[in-house]
Amino acid sequence: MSAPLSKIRNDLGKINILIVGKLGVGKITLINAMFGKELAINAPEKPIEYTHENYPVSIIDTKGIEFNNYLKTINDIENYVKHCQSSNDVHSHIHAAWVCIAEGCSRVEIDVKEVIEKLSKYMIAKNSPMVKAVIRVQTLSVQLDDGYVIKPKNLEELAKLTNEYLPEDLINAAENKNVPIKAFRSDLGKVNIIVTGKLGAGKSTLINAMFGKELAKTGWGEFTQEIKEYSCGEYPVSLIDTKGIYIDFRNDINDIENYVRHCQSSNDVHSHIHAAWVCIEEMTSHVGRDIKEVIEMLSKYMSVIVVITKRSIDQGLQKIVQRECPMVKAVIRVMALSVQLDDGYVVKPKNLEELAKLTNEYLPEDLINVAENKKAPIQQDDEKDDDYFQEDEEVSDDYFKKEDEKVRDIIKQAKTKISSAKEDDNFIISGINMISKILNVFDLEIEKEFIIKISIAIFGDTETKFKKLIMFITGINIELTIEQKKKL
Ligand SMILES: Nc1nc2c(ncn2[C@@H]2O[C@H](COP(=O)(O)OP(=O)(O)OP(=O)(O)O)[C@@H](O)[C@H]2O)c(=O)[nH]1
Ligand SMILES: [Mg+2]
Repeated sequence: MSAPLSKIRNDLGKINILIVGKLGVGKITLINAMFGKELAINAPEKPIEYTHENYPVSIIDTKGIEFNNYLKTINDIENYVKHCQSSNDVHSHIHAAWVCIAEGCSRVEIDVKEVIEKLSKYMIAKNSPMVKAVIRVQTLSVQLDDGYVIKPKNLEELAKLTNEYLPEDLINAAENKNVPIKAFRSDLGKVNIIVTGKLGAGKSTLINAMFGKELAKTGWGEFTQEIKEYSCGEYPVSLIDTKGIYIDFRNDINDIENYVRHCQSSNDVHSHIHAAWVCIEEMTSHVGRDIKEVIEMLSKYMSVIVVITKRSIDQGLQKIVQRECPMVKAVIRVMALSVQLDDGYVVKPKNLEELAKLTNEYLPEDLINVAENKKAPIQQDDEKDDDYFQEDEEVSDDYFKKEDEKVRDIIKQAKTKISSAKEDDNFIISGINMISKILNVFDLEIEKEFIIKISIAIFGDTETKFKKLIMFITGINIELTIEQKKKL
């Protein structure tokens, strides 16, 4: 006869179940009953894993919790779980926990509550109570005085119940499921997207849905408090969750801007933020001042895509955003969660993969250039550059001697940003060098308007490229408005 554990899904690879409970609650008996074999004998001091050749399931027994020392025991269990969950291999994670409580207990004691709370941090999905399910089991056959035999009960049911709560990433990995995050370009190295929007707009839910995994906490009462970067396994994409914009919105936007500015100031293009998603709920009837300001701010640094979240019925918000926020590159309506309506109809997630594909279209040129340069380094260009620096060396003017290493660095970085060895590239580099020297030597304030004017005067229609390069000097992304262009 097959053991109750045979009812655990066997199509997912190895599944690991942790078993915890007070000392003497019956963990060992349960383990043996589930395996249908006397595997466990002694109560362990440290977590111990039991396996069976016929079933791809491990049950990990833990030290029994004693009231007088429960914090230490629970802490040890938590450290063990933390260690397991930190593995990149989903089959090394703990996938579910069985917390055993003896039927005779009239209440859930503080030590059991504590362990449930601790474990839930590592094995729980959003919007659910900490305990997913409660089941009463009878592990042993017991003969009563009158000869009546109480048979084991609900052991197979425990296995089946556990199947329902196995983590999505385990299932995704087994089914090689196409999580939306896979639709991002994977040939550019690390891509970073910042996700912003009003409080409760669905930012964290969107991040989880993209990865197909509950990474960020979501839901009312789970307000995101700080900027946090999420990435998962082999996908070269980080989604950066932010605190929801609320009453003190200017302050919130300021915090986001400081973070963005810090990232964009890095010399490594893979540390920059490459696009922003601004989430607005579908229910919203207009674009508020706060959202307009965050869009405006982010547009200085990167392409902004507005994500209309909690997609339900199209009431024209997409058009309103396009009209009121011309800086926005694209607007897309998404549904991050699957929702069952009252009549049983299930609304499935929508447009998540499309959001990733859309974002691919607006990734910055410098990121793409760096990736493409790596593929085909241009030799002759390096030689030309050396000549160029030598020429520089010969300049004996006192002013130019004062030029510091920073300018050289700027030029070097600028060169790596240029995708191909077009004729005008050296010309642009020379131009940057010239301007930076002038600014440096005369200690001039670097003013946006001034640089725009000079760049257009010198470089004419190569201005877009120049704008990017000039970011290295100024740390600002110069976006010309149509009016500015006309003026010039
Ligand atoms: N039906 C539905 N509900 C959603 C969707 N996205 C988010 N929600 C719900 O909206 C609520 C808030 O979602 P969160 O993802 O926590 O929102 P957030 O923007 O991260 O919130 P803060 O971090 O507090 O700013 C949760 O109850 C979600 O379940 C969606 O696509 N459909
Ligand atoms: Mg959040």
